[in-house]
Amino acid sequence: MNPMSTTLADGFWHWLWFGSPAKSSSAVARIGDELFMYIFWLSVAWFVFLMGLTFYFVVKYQRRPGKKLTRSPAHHTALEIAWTVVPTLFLVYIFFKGFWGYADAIVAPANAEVINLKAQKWAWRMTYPNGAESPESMRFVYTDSQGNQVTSAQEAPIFVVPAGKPVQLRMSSMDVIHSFWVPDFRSKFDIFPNRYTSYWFQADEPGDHVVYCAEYCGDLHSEMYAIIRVLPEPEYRAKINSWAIPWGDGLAAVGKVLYTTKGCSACHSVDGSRNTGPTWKGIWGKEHEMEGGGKAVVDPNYIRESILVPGAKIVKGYPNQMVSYQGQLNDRELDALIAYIESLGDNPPAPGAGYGESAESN
Ligand code: HEC
Ligand SMILES: [Cu+2]
Repeated sequence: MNPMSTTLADGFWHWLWFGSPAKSSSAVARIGDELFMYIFWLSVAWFVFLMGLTFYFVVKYQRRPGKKLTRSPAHHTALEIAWTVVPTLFLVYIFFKGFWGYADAIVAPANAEVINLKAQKWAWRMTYPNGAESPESMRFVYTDSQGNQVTSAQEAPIFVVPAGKPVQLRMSSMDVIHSFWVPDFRSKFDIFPNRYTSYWFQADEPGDHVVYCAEYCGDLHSEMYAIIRVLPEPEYRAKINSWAIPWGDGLAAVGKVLYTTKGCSACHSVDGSRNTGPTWKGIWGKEHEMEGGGKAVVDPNYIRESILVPGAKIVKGYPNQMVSYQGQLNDRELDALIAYIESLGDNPPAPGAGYGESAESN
């Protein structure tokens, strides 16, 4: 907090409402905070003025014994024009500031780094211009409403962005409406299925910022978070190059990366624990019971079908919560995920085994 407050978006009162200054230098972040504080002080000033007048009039025109009652004047043109025009000027200023801020938020600068953002229940995925996605994640610590330091319940994927450069997000959803929200950047924008929306920010200082979903989108809505890590541009480039898919390392290794980057980790564990979906640990080659009575063996065809047409066979005891990845994963990526699930098996069979028809008894 700067005691030598220079703008409205600064000083004690700004700190009281916002905690810290906006960490984005996009116009919407600057204009948003200033406009909020402007409206706040305007409201305070009018409140004091109007309440002061009210008390003054109450005392001055109080009915007293012996005081003659007079009829109040019906009109005072100058006064009426003044109390219409003066507040209107304040409102016109708010409208134009807000309108400019909004227009600026929607239209990203031409030199922006364009990053694709996909939202799905309940994960974020960023795809960089070179096709890379982030395989890194972390648990972060936040302060809850009682003031305790709490560690986040889920791993948050770490997305890197370059410092000092505008970043434009091209956003769409795989399922329901989500809302991308980074309080530090003062940016919030809805994300829809079958439609792109765009938003931009510019973070000048390296550091971490938490992303939330501001739209109620189901069970784990409140745990749908991510970290935006601002890095100096050369480090950012090196990072996304190192994240480019390592096909040279073998299919299972690629599958392990896709498990995080494609959001499977939001619902499937690989350590045996139950989540929204079944764990992948030790399922390879096993016979699973399905809702409605049938059985299926976890082999490549079954896994492929589970990913592309999840509703075709529902694992007993689980909801039909998985969305189709049709069009989201190419054949190589499906192969890689299958190889990864195979590598998590208790007793992975020799390569080539189990590639026949799914054994079904329904
Ligand atoms: C929104 C949560 C969710 C996400 C994200 C998700 N799944 Fe699922 N998945 C489920 C649920 C719930 C089931 C069990 C019901 C069913 O069979 O559809 C399931 C079942 C499966 C099965 C069958 C497992 C078994 O034990 O028979 C496979 C394989 C699978 N998912 C693969 C994937 C892959 C690969 C991804 C990422 C590309 C993924 N899932 C992402 C929720 C999810
Ligand atoms: Cu959401």
